[in-house]
Amino acid sequence: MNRLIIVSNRTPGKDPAAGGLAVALRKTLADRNGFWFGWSGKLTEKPSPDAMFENIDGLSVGRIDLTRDDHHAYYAGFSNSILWPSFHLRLDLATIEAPWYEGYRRVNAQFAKALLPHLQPDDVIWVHDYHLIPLATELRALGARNRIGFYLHIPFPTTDALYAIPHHNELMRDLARYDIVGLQANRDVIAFTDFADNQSPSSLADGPLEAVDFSRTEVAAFPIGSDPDAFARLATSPAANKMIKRMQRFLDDQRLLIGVDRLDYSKGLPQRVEAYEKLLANNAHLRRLVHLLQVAPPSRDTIKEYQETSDALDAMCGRVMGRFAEPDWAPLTYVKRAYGQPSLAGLFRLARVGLVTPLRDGMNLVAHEYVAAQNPDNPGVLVLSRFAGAAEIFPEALLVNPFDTDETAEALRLALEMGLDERKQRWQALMDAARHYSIDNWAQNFLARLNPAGAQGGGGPDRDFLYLASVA
Ligand code: ADQ
Repeated sequence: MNRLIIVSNRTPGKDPAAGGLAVALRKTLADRNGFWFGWSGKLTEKPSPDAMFENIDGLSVGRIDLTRDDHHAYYAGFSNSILWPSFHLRLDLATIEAPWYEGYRRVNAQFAKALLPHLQPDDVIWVHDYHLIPLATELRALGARNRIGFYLHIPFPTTDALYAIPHHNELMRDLARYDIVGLQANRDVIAFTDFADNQSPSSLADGPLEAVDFSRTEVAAFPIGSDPDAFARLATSPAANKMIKRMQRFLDDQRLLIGVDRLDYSKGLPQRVEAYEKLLANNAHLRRLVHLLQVAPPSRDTIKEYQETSDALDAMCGRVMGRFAEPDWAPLTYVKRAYGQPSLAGLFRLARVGLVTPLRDGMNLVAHEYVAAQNPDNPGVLVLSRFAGAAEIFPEALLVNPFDTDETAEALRLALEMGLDERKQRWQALMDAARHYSIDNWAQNFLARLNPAGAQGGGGPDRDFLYLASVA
């Protein structure tokens, strides 16, 4: 079997609480005898051209250091202040600074140069996420002829939003240098196809007036998932039970609603708390009977827009507390720190309602984890944004428009009042989908497509898994 090389901005470390994605990719790498390649997390004053390899718990990891300036332009700048907001259709939150693009390309070129000496001709390369869109171009410019696949962990933008990104046409040319581009959901393939099929002179402003040729690139949705059975076991583990007992003492008879997210403007957190406020305002009988727990540790907090989201959420939580709290009852708890997977699994299992209401999201793995953690004899209800990729595979959740806080408030009421039979029925369908779209199936199907000759069992991808394939 060909070796597999995984490339991503960050590489897995020694963290035992690593999420499902890192665990699944480690497992895939172990089967295929390759290595993981990425940034070391270290910032230096001068560029360091060579990668350092290390064995971490049996996994070979190659890393490069980046200079402080390059890293800023590449990561906080082009990746997270231009690509992230634009891909999530938040053009109002994008900051455009011309030099960032050069830094972004410089870092991608540095990745390629440091990676190339470690490649063998029949290695299969799997590049992850928006930080590394130009990597195939850079590798090919150095002579690499390997099969190279790209997987995007965030939504693909509509054509208009794409046009707002400086050098968008060059970035699309970069994507056309991959053998496969994997996207999160059907919706993303449609957006990609829309660009590919309707290239106009206005979209070609930054390059030669020639349409991008996608004829050698396959584009398909590969919905990412979790390891639902492992997560279900975690939810009944001693660590999860400890968290459940602790919360039960605190909650008494109140029903728990839970939200767990990185603190990011794409996750719709102030809107979610506003919907909860409306639930309490419209349903006085629920006061003292419900409690919202929102877990949201800060992320990317050097970026102004993230600080502003944090302030907006603080203000919204304060408003709901001020409006409804009593000396002996608080309507919500807002925790600004991360918890390990076992504690989260316990909290999910205890919660009658799981709130996953991003304004726009790739898949959203919290939705999968909430489903997996439920007690099959008394499951909770998932309230899910229609704008999360998960909505395509979880139609049995209560789907809401997160911008419409009245609708979300009503869905919360329905979720809290839903009878056991309906909850069980919906949950069973959700759990079946979580199993079908498991992280192991995702990795296997992407690799079967990227490297059909080396597919385990010689099978090629599961057609049922890919529900929309191939543009151009
Ligand atoms: P994220 O934006 O990070 O991922 P999500 O998929 O919801 O969002 O979560 C990823 C992981 O982080 C999950 O395993 C979750 O449990 C964990 N996590 C989230 N909030 C946490 C918290 N408060 N404390 C501890 N752990 C927390 C991006 C895209 C998604 C896409 C994934 C995978 O934004 O749309 O599904 O990548 O491709």
